[in-house]
Amino acid sequence: MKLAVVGATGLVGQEVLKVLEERNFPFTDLYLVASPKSVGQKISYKGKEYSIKGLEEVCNLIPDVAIFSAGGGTSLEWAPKFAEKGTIVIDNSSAWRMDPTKKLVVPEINGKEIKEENKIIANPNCSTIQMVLALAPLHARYKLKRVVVSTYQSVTGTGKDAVQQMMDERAGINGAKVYPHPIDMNALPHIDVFQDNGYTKEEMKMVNETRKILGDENIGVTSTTVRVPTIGGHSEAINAEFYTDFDLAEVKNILSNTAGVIVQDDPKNNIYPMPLYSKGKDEVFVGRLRRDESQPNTLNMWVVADNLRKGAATNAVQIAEYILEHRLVNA
Ligand code: 11C
Repeated sequence: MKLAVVGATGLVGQEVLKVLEERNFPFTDLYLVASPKSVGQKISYKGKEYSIKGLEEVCNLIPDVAIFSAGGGTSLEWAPKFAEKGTIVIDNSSAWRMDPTKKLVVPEINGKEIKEENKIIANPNCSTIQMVLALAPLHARYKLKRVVVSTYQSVTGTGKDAVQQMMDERAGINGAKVYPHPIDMNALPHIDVFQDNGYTKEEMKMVNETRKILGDENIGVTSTTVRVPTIGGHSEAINAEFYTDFDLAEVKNILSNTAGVIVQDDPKNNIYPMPLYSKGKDEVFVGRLRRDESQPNTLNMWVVADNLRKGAATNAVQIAEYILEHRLVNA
């Protein structure tokens, strides 16, 4: 199988390469693509040097699978060109997620939806992935009615320049400026652009993508997304109301037995998920499980994951593994 990684020098692209290496992903050829200014530079993978190539060159090499992490504009223009030649594109941008003809996939939840004819497969937003992974098994058991979520999102979700802005501010350097305000020692209730309804695009991604992945347009979802000066991962305070009542011990048991989820919930011993410790991990961590005492059938929980891993790179590589395992690619 010939594999391309588009956006190989970005934070997500770099993490994709790490995940491929850790999981010993089986490819015969690896094509790395980045912006024209990086073409010709070398990236080392498993001790071998790979020259960065341009999009057109790699498109014509017809990789079997291409993992795109190069932003919505590049995906909108190039994913169809790759797909037309027969490449399966796994796209990390928001470009195709809500297109009704495209599958939006978290393999543990709805991998089965992928069919051989799907040439562009969308990878959900990081903050959505970690939330739905924790909610899906509870939805299957108790049926979700409404979700209220507030996020505490890492600067790594914005990219390298945002990490630099935080570090520059911390060092007292007047350097990178990505956000409209200081980020260090601050919290910005503003992720992605504002929409006409007063919500940000990030907030609406959480609403729309959750319904699409869980396959239920009737679930009420409302979201407030906040950027905080952390780098390890995104955290989410989730309030989930179900149609049927639950037993807290059973909830813990369900989550403990969910693939990709680790329960860390022992408040007496100060054990709960934290972004600092999720960095570099593929799992979604869940804790602070408790009943919402203000209304029936409602659960509060705190969900943390490395947004560059399960939120992006790991999920994309898992989709590639799924299509290989299920022989949905002609490699
Ligand atoms: C953030 N969730 O943390 C964003 C990054 O739609 O794939 C990913 C944006 C996307 O800023």
